[in-house]
Amino acid sequence: MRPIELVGRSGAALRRAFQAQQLRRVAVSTRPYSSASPNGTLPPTYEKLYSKYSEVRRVLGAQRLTLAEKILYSHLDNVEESLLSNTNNGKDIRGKANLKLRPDRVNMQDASAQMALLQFISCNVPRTAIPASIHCDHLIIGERGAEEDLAAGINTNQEVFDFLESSAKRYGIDFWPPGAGIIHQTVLENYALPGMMMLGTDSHSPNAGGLCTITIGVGGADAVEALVGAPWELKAPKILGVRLTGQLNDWVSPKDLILHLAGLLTVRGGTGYIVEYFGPGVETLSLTGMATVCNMGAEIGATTSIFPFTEASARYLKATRREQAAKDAALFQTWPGAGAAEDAYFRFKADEGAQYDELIEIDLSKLEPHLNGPFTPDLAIPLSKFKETVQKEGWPEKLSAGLIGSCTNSSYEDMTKVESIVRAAHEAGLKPKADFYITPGSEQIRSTLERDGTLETFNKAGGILLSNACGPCIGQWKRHDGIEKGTPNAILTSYNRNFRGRNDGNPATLNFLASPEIVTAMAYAGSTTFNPITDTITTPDGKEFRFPSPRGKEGPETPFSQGRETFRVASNPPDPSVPVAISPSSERLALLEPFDPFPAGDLTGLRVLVKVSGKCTTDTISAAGPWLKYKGHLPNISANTLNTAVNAETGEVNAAYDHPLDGRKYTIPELARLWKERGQAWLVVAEHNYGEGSAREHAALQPRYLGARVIVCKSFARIHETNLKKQGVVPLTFEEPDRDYERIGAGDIVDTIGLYEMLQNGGKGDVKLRVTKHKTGEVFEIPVKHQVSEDQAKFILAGSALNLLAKNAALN
Ligand code: MIC
Ligand code: SF4
Repeated sequence: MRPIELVGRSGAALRRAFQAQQLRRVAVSTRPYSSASPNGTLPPTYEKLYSKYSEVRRVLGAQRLTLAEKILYSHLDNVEESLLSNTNNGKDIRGKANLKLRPDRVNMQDASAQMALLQFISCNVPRTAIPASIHCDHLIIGERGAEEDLAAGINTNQEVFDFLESSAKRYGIDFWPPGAGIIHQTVLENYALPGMMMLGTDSHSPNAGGLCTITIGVGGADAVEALVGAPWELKAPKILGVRLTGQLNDWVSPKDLILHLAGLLTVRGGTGYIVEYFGPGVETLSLTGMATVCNMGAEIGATTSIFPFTEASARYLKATRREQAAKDAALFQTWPGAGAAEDAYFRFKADEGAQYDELIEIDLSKLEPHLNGPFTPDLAIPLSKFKETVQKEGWPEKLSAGLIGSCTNSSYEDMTKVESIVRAAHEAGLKPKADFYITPGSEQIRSTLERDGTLETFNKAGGILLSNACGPCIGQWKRHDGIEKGTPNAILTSYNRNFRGRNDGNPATLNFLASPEIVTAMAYAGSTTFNPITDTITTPDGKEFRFPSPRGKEGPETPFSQGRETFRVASNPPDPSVPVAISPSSERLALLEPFDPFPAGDLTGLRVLVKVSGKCTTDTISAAGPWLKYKGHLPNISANTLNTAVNAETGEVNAAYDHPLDGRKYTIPELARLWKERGQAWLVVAEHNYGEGSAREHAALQPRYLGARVIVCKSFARIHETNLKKQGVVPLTFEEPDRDYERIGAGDIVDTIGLYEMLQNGGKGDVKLRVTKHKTGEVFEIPVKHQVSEDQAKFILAGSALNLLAKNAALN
């Protein structure tokens, strides 16, 4: 049903808006938009965008806007209210305004879609208010190769796929079956369009920013808001400008740009920001290269990332058989016709003179290849320093496996670059010494690479082609190389994440992130100390082989092959006669029970379940791998809650003590369940960037289900903080992080002061925690901060966003 379609239609509404506008407070107010008749008509999506944009200009006048602001503000539900409330009359929007947005569509992957749909179903509405799609990608294992793995994946997950497909049919959602591809690749190829705004229930959704689309990773509850037609709220992000100059050298790829940036900014550096790229260097990048950079904006915590629309973007639209979209984008940028004031045009780039809150300049010609890791994506090590770092740190020198592809790096350009070096190595008689896996991002990519002979080259090299799915990237990797759990070993991947235990469930596996060509060349050497630019490999006939510089093609010479016929945009109207398939005895799917509303008063007698130290990502709070199978069953998946968290007081992993009772030791989820049974509400104390990583709302749902009411930490990751509020858990941060984190510990009793009042006042007011030490009885207060908006206060009071949405949907 209803994808964002670019079909011609009269521009009547647009013209009406266009004629009606009156510029306020603006230099250009003396130069109203041209009334010259526009050449051609706009497709409806651009018509809508233009009409909103005209409102933005009416409200903000000649204020210089960045590209991200133009697109974002042109998706506001109520432009004037959002931009002028609490913003010093529109002068301080960023970081202050609460934007109520109307995204154009929602994309969901199979792991997160289950919970999103279960919540959507609770709202009892007949169809989605905006177009949406479901992509079956996360549940497919990577083990023996594409065909076998796909068949096995379908078999083991049939029940879940049936649920997703039946829900898609019932509510009119596009359904992409297993094998069709990874969400972000499929979205880039089919749905992303310059100027549009999408939500995706996955943190790497900003991938589509490579094609000038504002796409924000969210939890399922946020997606449901948009799906039922409620405006979606976001604190106006600040804008971090990255000005690119120069051009990438041989062996350096767009991946290295984001790996380098991650090193500069760290995993928290982008929090609260949209990263906007601009400058002459942008024109030198391929579209898919820009998508890689935006994809990994998640690794620096950015709200999203975006590039301007360039000639490469237009070429990509054509290669993916969307020539009309390229023409529409060009037409839109010349709208409303000759003679209009410059600000009347919506150009897919920042206004001349637009200001950024922060600015970073990067000369692409000075970049080096990077390898980031282990265990965190921001530990950036330039290739030239990698050997000495490996030796200094005592990391394994043997490389066990090289894995390329995934949603981040499986473009035609990436794969043909790799092909060029694989061919050269093959001609020299070499084979990769490490296991070499390839994950295409979509069927379109896979079948095009097959058609153009690239896969044959990989096959001859002994590469193992995995299915078009997440596989090893999400922990669905069954290794057969004899490496036991606990054995230190090094792998290189062209993926985006490398948290401990992420890929194979082995906490001793060191994953370094690099470009596909660096991963491949080092896989041939089977060594982490090999530098493909300077070093050689001895061939079977005793010669010294040096890799040539990788050479790829930006896109195929003829448009992409579409592959299997069933893998296409299939938009059907909703069919209410289709029942949603959930068996009442299922271990994998369970309808949701609503959470209790917030009590009428402050929270009293909460107890600290565990005080966590160090990194606590969403993988730590709700692990993936084998647990993925319970994504649709909240009680079952809750048994993994915080099961890799480090207890700050004992240094143990997954240990919690039943204070003040007998102090008996349990696993964290066991104790949480015990406290749930006892009716003991609890809180967690943690350090910085709590909930870093993914959009996984299970990391909020599970603690809530088990009885968490508050998380108090030094700082939060954006998506997770919102997810907590949506599920009725109150996220608080220490006003004095270093002092107060030390003062509170497991078993301590906590009462909130001012929380209820703050919630009732729509997020206004101060909150404190009264702590009673369980060992000494000492009592003291800790000042805390919160970021609760008016709407979020309502969610928390209702018990969850879903409770409120379901109530509102019932009233409508
Ligand atoms: C990831 O890359 O971590 C995931 C798995 O795609 C997650 C989504 C999830 O946990 O469901 C993400 O990035 O949001
Ligand atoms: Fe899938 Fe990995 Fe991409 Fe997440 S990052 S969508 S798990 S391929």
